[in-house]
Amino acid sequence: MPADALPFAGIGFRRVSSPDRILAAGILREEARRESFSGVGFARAERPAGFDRFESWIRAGRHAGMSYLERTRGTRADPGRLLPDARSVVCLAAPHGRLPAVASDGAQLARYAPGADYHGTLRQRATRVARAAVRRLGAFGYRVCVDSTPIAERSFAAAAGLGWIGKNGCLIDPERGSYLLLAEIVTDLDLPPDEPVAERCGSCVRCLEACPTGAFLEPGLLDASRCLAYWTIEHRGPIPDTVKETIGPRVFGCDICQEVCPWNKPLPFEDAEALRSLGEGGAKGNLPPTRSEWLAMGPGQWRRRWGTTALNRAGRRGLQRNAAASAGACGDTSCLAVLDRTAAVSEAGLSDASGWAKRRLAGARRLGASAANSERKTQR
Ligand code: B12
Ligand code: SF4
Ligand code: SF4
Repeated sequence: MPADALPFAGIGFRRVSSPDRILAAGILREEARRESFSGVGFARAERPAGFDRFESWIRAGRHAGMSYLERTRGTRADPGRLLPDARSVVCLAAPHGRLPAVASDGAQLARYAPGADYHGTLRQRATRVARAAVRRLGAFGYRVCVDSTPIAERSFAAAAGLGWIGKNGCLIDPERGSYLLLAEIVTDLDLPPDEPVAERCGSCVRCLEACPTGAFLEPGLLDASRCLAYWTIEHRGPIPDTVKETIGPRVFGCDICQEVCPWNKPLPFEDAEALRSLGEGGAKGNLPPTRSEWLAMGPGQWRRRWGTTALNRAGRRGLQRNAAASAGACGDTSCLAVLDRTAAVSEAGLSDASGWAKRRLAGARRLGASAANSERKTQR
């Protein structure tokens, strides 16, 4: 049976011979470049440096409602639980769109979000890398991981020399910055590990100061219960009022702690070309919906345009909840009519945010009207 026709998706054949590790490394690098990964490096399949930070983060309850992180803590630093006899982790990085995804009313999506969902596209690209390597090297065991697989992606990527972990917690490639998405191929091949890259934040603290919610407890470590990316992507149900007040124009994810980072310069030409050829250059000329358009969006339109993007993680009702909160926070009175409708839906997060926004907007209108009245009186 050819290696391409494997019975289990993502899990390759057991290795039958031990190819030369330098040759194997060269072939994997070549195939990763062919699939337009901008970074490829190798780490040992063992607990990566810095993982104790994850343990103490969970112990301190900084993971908010993401109980899956706690449940899978044992696996995240132990690739042997994902693939028996794992010896190496091939770490891959791919740049995502860099153009701000901002609607005409200012509503924003995280830059990575408008393109095709990376969970699928990166998995396909990484799987093609592994399959091509199997064809050239002979059968070996592998498992492809992207995001939702319980593996500490940033820590392994740092161990594999793809960049350093910045004070904003993100992996930063010295040439490309942090607008990257990560994937891994855990394998039973014995690959020569790469050297980690030295930390280059220096005395800069821009990201720590720019975070609108003060989410960083210390450099590199955040309190997820204060992070807008957590509330707008991961959280289900009503968003607390104190958080709604800070949401600003962000309807999905947040890039602020990366936007201010001096390492996020324009992409090298060849990467920008590769992004364009993959159809992931960003939202230029194709503005995302405004808050009122999100709020009015029906299931058909959602499925056609957004159902195949990473926004699917929050779902249509989740995006509408965020848009309602953003309307209230930004004083967007153009949403008042549609908020009347969304306040009545049976989804708790959406009805709560819509009711909150309506009250705020009505209050703002009253204040505006009485200010205008007293101005008229003074002029008389
Ligand atoms: C849960 C999660 C979140 C949570 C929590 C984020 C967090 N900082 O912990 C929320 C929902 C808030 C979130 C937000 C975002 N996320 Co997220 N998220 C994840 C996920 C699924 C797990 C991360 C995790 O375990 N967090 C717990 C912390 C404690 O662990 P950690 O982030 O791995 O951090 C480790 C390292 O930082 C290391 N470390 C820290 N300092 C140092 C120093 C040294 C010297 C060393 C060696 C190690 C080290 O120790 C930590 C423990 O191992 C990963 C995918 C994955 N499987 O890993 C994606 C991932 C981390 N997210 C990603 C992205 C893109 C984002 C956002 C940018 C999305 C957005 N635009 O809104 C934001 C960025 C927010 C931020 N500043 O971190 C990318 C990161 C890409 C990159 N360049 O780093 C990942 C890898 C997904 C992917 N496949 O590409 N995310
Ligand atoms: S993603 Fe936004 S809210 Fe979260 S830590 Fe960064 S700046 Fe703060
Ligand atoms: S903004 Fe400054 S401190 Fe923060 S990650 Fe970038 S270089 Fe490091």
